[in-house]
Amino acid sequence: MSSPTDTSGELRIDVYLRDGTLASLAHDVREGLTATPKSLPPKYFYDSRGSELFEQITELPEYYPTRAEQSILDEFGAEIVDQVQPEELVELGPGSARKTHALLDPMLDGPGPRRYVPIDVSESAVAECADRLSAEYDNLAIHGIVGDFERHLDRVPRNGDRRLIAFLGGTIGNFDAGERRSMLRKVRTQLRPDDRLLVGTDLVKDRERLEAAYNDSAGVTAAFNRNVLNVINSNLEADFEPERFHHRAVYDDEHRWIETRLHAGEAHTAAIRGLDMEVSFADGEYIRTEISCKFTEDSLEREYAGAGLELLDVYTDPERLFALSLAGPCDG
Ligand code: AVJ
Repeated sequence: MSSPTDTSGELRIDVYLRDGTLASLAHDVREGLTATPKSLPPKYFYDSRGSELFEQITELPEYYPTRAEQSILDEFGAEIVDQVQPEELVELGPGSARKTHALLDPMLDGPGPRRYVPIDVSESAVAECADRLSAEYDNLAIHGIVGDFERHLDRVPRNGDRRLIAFLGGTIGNFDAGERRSMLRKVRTQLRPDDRLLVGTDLVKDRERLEAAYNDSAGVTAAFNRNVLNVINSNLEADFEPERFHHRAVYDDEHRWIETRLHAGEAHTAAIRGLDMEVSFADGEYIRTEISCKFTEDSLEREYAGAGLELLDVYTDPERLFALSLAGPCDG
């Protein structure tokens, strides 16, 4: 089901997702909204409006992770590339791929050709970043994959090149412990002894700072959160009224995660015609729309160990807000 849009060699995009997305949205919405408490997977935030809102979030004064990660990449990107010597960069969920330059620039300092493989569920994100980067870099072959990196990681064609897999932005924090472990194990199967994995994670810190980052005063995160209901409305013929729900994000210090919710402002029922079902809400009842886990160096080490990976290095910003961790396969 792959359909390369350009097979000329230097720029190629394979699409594995088009038909699958609607089926998985239908399945996940039915499961999530019939569960107690109700929940929805965060990956459906990112339609074009949601991706736009997320870009706005990254510029909010309260939302520090993107700036902190960028500063770490600016400071240590060349050092990481120097240490790993990658010939190929596989990026999981690059979104706009604005941060990727800090790795691609030093990679392309050397002689040989290099390859960049962005994998994202958003076809427009893959197409835009592929176009932009192919115009910017001469010596870079780009092979975009429109897919779900939980399912399509093994579709990245393997050649002999040394590989760096980058999973930036703290997205791994949107998975629960079981999902993280299976994700990391899957990544592990794609790593040869000299290949490396680079992961961005938000770090545990005081509640005020964490909660402010997910409850911004301009209300952009609230709009981003409610937008998931628009995604369901347009794809599954549903009649959710986003303005009937209140955004709330709270830090759960037992689980060390920010839990983001949509609370019904009053008791009401919504219909999802595409699923032939109705969903009733009690006054104040919530849908959990995202968890965003926060880590420590110790917890990162345990995460990796549980997936057959070894933590090799941790890079952080001066305030220790965010971390980039470098891991390789355990040889044992
Ligand atoms: C950057 C996708 C990991 O958990 O911080 C931002 C998304 N959600 N504000 C995060 C997000 C609410 C986010 N990721």
